[in-house]
Amino acid sequence: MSSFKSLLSQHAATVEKALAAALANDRLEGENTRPARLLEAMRYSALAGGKRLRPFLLIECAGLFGVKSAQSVQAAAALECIHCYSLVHDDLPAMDDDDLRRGKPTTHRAFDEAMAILAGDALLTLSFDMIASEAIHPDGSVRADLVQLYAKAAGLGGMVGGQVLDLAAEGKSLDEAAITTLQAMKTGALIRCACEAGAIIGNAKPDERVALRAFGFAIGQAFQLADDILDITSNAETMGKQTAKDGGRGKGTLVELHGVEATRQRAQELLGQAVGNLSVFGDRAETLANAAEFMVNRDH
Ligand code: GRG
Repeated sequence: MSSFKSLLSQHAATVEKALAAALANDRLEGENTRPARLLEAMRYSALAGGKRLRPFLLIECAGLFGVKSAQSVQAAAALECIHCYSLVHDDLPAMDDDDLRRGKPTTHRAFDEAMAILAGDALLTLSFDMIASEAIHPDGSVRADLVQLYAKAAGLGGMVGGQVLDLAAEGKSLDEAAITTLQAMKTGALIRCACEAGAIIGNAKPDERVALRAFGFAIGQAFQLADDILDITSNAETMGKQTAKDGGRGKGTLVELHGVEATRQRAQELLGQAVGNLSVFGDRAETLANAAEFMVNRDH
């Protein structure tokens, strides 16, 4: 696990560099100017902090097919832009209304609400600019595939849709199927997307792509269950964000439905399923199996 953690920090540093480059002062061709305050808010939201798990999964899934991280890091950074935007918007007063994220004041606290909304918008659109760029892959049809994958994961039937179901769930008692659907969209969609994007960039065979998607599906679910458990068992200092939020707002979680122990067991079952899906890749998938274990048994 210690070599996994050092690889995680190594990839995180590479991704951070790519994000910093994408958020440089110099405007790109086709842009007019990059307003300084907006850029500052985007950098505040996207740089310095975060485990960078989705980029890690993307880089490692692509790595199964011999793709070097130097080739996949741009797609990984683009996906992280979507994740960072979602955190900025999720923290807004109209949504989760949080003051703390990654151990720092949330973007709307450090700037203001309008700037946080706009920084989120600009991170989302920057992601698509990055993913459409030729640096991602020489084959235009691969880039088009990725654009569609990211859009589906982020949007109506993915993360945004899941967030809407989540808002609608407040104060209601959802059954297990409804909770699972909501979480598979809100949190799972980007995690599946990371794994499938790695498969696309690696030109995976159809069965390999299916296996990575199934891996992403199971690990996305388990990751959210771990988050729900940590919301109850951890604290703001360790998590870098407020805890004990879910119960307080009547959020539908499996922890509320079945308790911490049963949820822990379910997360372990899902971890087993996730790792089982990697069997087609043999020993080459050891790092991904370690990543899955880390995502479920993490402490923050
Ligand atoms: C606002 C469109 C929109 C969507 C919000 C991602 C999300 C949907 C909400 C975040 C709320 C939340 C706490 C979800 C639980 C799982 C999750 C996404 C945790 C944060 O991800 P980590 O642990 O965060 O990977 P870091 O900071 O490490 O990047």
